[in-house]
Amino acid sequence: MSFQNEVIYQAYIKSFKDSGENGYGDIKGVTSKLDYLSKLGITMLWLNPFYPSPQKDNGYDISDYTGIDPIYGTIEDFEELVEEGEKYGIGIMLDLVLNHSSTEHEWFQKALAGEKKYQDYYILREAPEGKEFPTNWQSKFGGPAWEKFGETNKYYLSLFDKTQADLNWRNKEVREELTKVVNFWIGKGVKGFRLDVINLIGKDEILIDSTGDIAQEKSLYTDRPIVHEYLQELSKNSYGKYPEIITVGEMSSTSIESCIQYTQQKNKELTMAFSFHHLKVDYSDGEKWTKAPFDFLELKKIINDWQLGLSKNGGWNALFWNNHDQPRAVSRFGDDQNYREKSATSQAHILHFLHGTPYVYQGEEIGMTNPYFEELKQYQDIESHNAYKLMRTQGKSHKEIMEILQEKSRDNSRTPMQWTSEKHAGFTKGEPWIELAKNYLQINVAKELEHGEIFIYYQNLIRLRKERKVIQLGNYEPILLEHEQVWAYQRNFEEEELLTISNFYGEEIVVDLSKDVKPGDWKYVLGNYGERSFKMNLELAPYESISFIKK
Ligand code: TEU
Repeated sequence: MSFQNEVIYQAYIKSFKDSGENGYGDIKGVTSKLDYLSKLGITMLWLNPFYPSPQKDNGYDISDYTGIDPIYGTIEDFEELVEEGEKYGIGIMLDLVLNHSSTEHEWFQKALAGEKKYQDYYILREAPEGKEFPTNWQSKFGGPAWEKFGETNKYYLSLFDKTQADLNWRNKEVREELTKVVNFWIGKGVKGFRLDVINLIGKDEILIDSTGDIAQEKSLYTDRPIVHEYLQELSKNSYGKYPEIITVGEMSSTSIESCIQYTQQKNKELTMAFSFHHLKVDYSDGEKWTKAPFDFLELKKIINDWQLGLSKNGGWNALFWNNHDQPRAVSRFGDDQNYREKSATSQAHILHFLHGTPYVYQGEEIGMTNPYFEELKQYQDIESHNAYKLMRTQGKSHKEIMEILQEKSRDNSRTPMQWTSEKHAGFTKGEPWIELAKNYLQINVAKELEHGEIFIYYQNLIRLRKERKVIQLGNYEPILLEHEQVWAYQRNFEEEELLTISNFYGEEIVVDLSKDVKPGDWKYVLGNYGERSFKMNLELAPYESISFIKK
């Protein structure tokens, strides 16, 4: 198995499967579903953070890097998961948050208690004369990025929630401690790491004010050249010693150039990277908290630029539509009312035949949708609540904000996995920590396995990736880039050519391929409306995706 053949499934553990009654998904719940995951064909399972945490940011605020939060189980449960996973050929990928720790972490607590050693674990600064904070930076969850450090005249940097304190990677001891954490989990048999916002770890010694422009501000702490050195050092002292271990860096506001560098294998930094530019095509003027239609041409252009940029320069993309920070793509770019199954399979088709490693986010394989919550109290996410307050101060009405949250809140993807038509969709025997989407009676795993189209389609996509070199390794070339309804591209490997054409909308269309596709003996490979023969004037049904192959 090499990394080019992997297909990775993301289980948002808190919402995946509760083996007991506390209303939170847990490790035993995950283990009980390995059989299901193996049917899908995935090779690796990424679990969101399950470490002890005050859960201010759903586990991305870690208070002990080598423990397991009792709500999720025990270390024995985890060992059992790794062992069982091995039997199914499914490696476990952990989510490590090394940019910041919870302020409840022992290190921060000791720092607060006055221990100088631990004060240097964090980024503490005084505010210059006449200024309120050390710099004018904004937190990604709203408000200033600095918080008062206890009773001192210093402030600590927190780029996310104020309970998430940025760690000082300039301090060698911090780097050594974090390396130990990675090695601890490798010792437990972990086969992959997803490294949270890892391109933010390189902060300068002297931090300066931004101009107020958000992009310029991010550049002051994002993708700094030293990040490469830190990653090379971490790799050399931990995962880099084990060629089978896969790493994926989650990259906040990154660039193609940086990601080439992070993921070129010769640099020994990371296997691949997540970038997010393609999931900002429904922001209005770069602002997430707006209701705006998505820009299809921009979406294709971004994916195309990343495909070309990384594949032509020895980089490697992590491919995804969904994750725990994003609304459901089927609701966002598809039609979850009239063409739910076709839009789900169509999106999957486009993604799985691209260059890179596909990720499947829990529920995507059964076409789960946004839950369309109607009340503010149904949202649990700190970011959504902060955004609500902010939008109110900007003068938006409650109704307007609720509509925006229905489209943009991270909780759209965090509702419990819909397993059956039983109470709480079979997710828990207790009360779930967050409400379920009401449609679980119609959309659930049991129903999908009986007569659905989506799960089977994912199985086929995953099987084809494992079988065909052209999907794993082929060059990528775009076609019809300016077409306003169709998404199409080719992949080539040795003598083999793969052509993928997809109607991204609900209206039928006839596509003229004659200018872009060379004639030849094109054979059907897979399509979400079943087999069709190739034609230069190809008719596509609503949300139809189809691929042909030629040798
Ligand atoms: O997310 C990093 C990040 O910058 C975004 O995905 C962010 O959550 C989104 O833009 C907000 O609109 C990672 C984790 O995936 C996320 O769940 C954590 O909250 C965040 O880091 C902090 O650890």
